[in-house]
Amino acid sequence: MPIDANADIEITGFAWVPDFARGYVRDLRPRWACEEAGIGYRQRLLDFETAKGEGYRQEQPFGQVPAYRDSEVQMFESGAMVLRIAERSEKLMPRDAAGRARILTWVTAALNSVEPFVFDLVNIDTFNKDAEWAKLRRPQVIDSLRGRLSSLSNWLGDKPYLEDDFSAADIIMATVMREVSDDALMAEFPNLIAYRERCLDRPAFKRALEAQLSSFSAEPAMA
Ligand SMILES: N[C@@H](CCC(=O)N[C@@H](CS)C(=O)NCC(=O)O)C(=O)O
Repeated sequence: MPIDANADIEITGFAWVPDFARGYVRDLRPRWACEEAGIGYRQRLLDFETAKGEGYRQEQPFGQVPAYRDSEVQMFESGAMVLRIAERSEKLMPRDAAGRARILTWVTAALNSVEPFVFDLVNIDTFNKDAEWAKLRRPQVIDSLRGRLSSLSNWLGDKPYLEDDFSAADIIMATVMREVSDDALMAEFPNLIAYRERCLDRPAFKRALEAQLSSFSAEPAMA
């Protein structure tokens, strides 16, 4: 499993991305959720031109990947997809309302209260490393991110996962943690490093990563 040409679930990805992005494209999240749940999915790989075209924007208004469909719904946003997949598997989300609410809360927190701070640093370290404004801004960005990581670290304490068991929320939070581009900052929070490793050490994550990496062509499609 789970890549299966006849599967109900379809997830889009890019046919090619530059080396630095390989393994970090967000279709990794629903792929990982499917792997954890043991649910098959089809992959539909797009070139950039197709992704930015009007047809695909009916599926993903921002011209990004991933987009998702199954026999009942069509969606975009990787967090929403992971929750949709989690509805099919108790391995990713409890069935009771209180438990589900906690997972929804943590998925939203990862995407809304943590990821923007991580992305501010990625934007500097990956996309604007040599820009003068980036050098000036970086210390503030580090401080703000430190605040978020500190709060997360306090919540986590010595718990293995955000809630009682591994869940959809850990898929999203671990993929956010994976993008923290300052090792020295992460080193201030040993429990977050251990949490990230614990999540990324899961066989399902490794299979999802391998599936994404092996989906890329060596060269971009010719225009
Ligand atoms: N919030 C969206 C973000 C999706 C996203 O950033 N996709 C990137 C790849 S990781 C993309 O398609 N980038 C190309 C672009 O924005 O033009 C989600 O989580 O699904």
